Amino acid sequence: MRFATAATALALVSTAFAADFVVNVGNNGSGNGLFFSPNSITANVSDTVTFVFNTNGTNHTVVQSLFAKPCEPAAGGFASGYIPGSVTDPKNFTLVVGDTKPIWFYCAQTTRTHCIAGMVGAINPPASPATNDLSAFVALATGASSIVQPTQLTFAPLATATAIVPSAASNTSATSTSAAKGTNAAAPGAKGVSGGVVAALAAAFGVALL
Ligand SMILES: *[C@@H]1O[C@H](CO)[C@@H](O)[C@H](O)[C@H]1NC(C)=O
Ligand SMILES: *[C@@H]1O[C@H](CO)[C@@H](O)[C@H](O)[C@H]1NC(C)=O
Ligand SMILES: *[C@@H]1O[C@H](CO)[C@@H](O)[C@H](O)[C@H]1NC(C)=O
Ligand SMILES: *[C@@H]1O[C@H](CO)[C@@H](O)[C@H](O)[C@H]1NC(C)=O
Ligand SMILES: *[C@@H]1O[C@H](CO)[C@@H](O)[C@H](O)[C@H]1NC(C)=O
Ligand SMILES: *[C@@H]1O[C@H](CO)[C@@H](O)[C@H](O)[C@H]1NC(C)=O
Ligand SMILES: [Cu+2]
Repeated sequence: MRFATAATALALVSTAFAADFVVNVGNNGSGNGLFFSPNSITANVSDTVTFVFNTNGTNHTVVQSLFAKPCEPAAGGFASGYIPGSVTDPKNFTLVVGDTKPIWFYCAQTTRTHCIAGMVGAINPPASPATNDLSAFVALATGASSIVQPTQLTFAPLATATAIVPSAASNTSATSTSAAKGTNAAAPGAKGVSGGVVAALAAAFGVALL
């Protein structure tokens, strides 16, 4: 009982310090463009990143990829599914950040090849200059020859994001080094939300108890 009370208090303290970062999808708050703004976020474990789909009807996604393959879904990564932006009623896709390693993402829309147009970004990219910094990732994206679709095509509002690092043995297909994974492979809606809330609480407890 005493432990439960202390743990609850710690979780509340931890939650109080969790930050939310807003990323506009396809504009910088209004209009239509082929970019995420900002395209680089520095976040802590249990912080959230809210992608706001607020364009005037243009249809985007946010999909996790690997540094070396910017326009291909990373196995086990998150994907928002497609959603046309709305000026008056924008949908949000919220990521709970599960670790502080680089998390790379792109828009998979093939109409006007958004990823190849540079519609990519990162959470916690390595500091510049580095061979694997954000500008190197953008250069790989704009040099890509095709955009690979994720399996998640239907909009799902919430997921957990952890870095995915290719192993030396299987560098062509992504291999996860983290246990906690996105929850949006299943149907969107209440189930995904409650799973995400559990993940957020677990992350908050994990931080508080460290
Ligand atoms: C987006 O707007 C913010 C402030 O509203 C500004 O600081 C930032 O430079 C803008 N980014 C782009 C890509 O226009
Ligand atoms: C991350 O957490 C540390 C320690 O709690 C804090 O000093 C820092 O400002 C946080 N960074 C961000 C981007 O919130
Ligand atoms: C959105 O686009 C439509 C045309 O497709 C235009 O009539 C309308 O004014 C635009 N709304 C805003 C807020 O830009
Ligand atoms: C959004 O784009 C995707 C991929 O091109 C397409 O499958 C989907 O039908 C589009 N949705 C709407 C509402 O236009
Ligand atoms: C979406 O996120 C933005 C930015 O945090 C927030 O202002 C807005 O209320 C959110 N919308 C919904 C429907 O939750
Ligand atoms: C995987 O391949 C990329 C280039 O395709 C390379 O930069 C990276 O170091 C490789 N990773 C490992 C673990 O071998
Ligand atoms: Cu897009």
